[in-house]
Amino acid sequence: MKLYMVPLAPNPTKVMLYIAEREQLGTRMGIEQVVVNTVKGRHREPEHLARNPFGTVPTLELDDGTYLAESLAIIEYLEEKFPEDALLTGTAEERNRARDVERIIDLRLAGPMGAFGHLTNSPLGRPPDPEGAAEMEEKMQTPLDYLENLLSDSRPLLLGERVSIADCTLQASLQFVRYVEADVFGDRPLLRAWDERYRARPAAKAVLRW
Ligand SMILES: N[C@@H](CCC(=O)N[C@@H](CS)C(=O)NCC(=O)O)C(=O)O
Repeated sequence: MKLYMVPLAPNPTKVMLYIAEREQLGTRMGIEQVVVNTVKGRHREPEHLARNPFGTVPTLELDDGTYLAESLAIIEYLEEKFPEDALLTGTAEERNRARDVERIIDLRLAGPMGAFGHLTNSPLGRPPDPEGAAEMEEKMQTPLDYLENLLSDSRPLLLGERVSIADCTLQASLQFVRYVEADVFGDRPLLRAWDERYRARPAAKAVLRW
């Protein structure tokens, strides 16, 4: 299998963190990672559009030559393909609580975080827009409070002792925020401590560059 990705971009990074976490647990997936340079516009060239008509990364090429184009579908495919030590384990309640938190992060936080980064200090050279950035910051407050509250029972990671897909998705967006030299935590010490703890994990050290 091949994972078409680009470092720094949140959606590929969440899959890369997931794969690295599974490798730390002993699963060898044998996935080759291939960079599609989005800064140079390679994701919009025919070669990548033939893999994924939406021109996005990540894209996973399966062994049968077909592709998956959505980061969560890629993760869930790998969970099913390599079920031993899968991250989504436990009871139906435990598995779907992890999915719930991951979806909340992806659907309520990742978008405003990415937009905030581009409106503040865009790596693509877009002009800063303080008003737009403030709007995005406002949108982040409820999901950030939700995560701070989740951590209030002293759990080390978002779903407890064991790493989850929610940790991967949140950290992937936070790397982008660090890259643009912003800080979105505000007065949320538990989230800040989680961030430090997560970044000290071997999987995070192997994947994160910022
Ligand atoms: N829903 C998709 C979103 C993928 C996505 O938008 N990826 C971004 C990088 S984080 C991308 O490829 N952007 C380039 C573009 O849309 O032109 C997923 O979860 O994989």
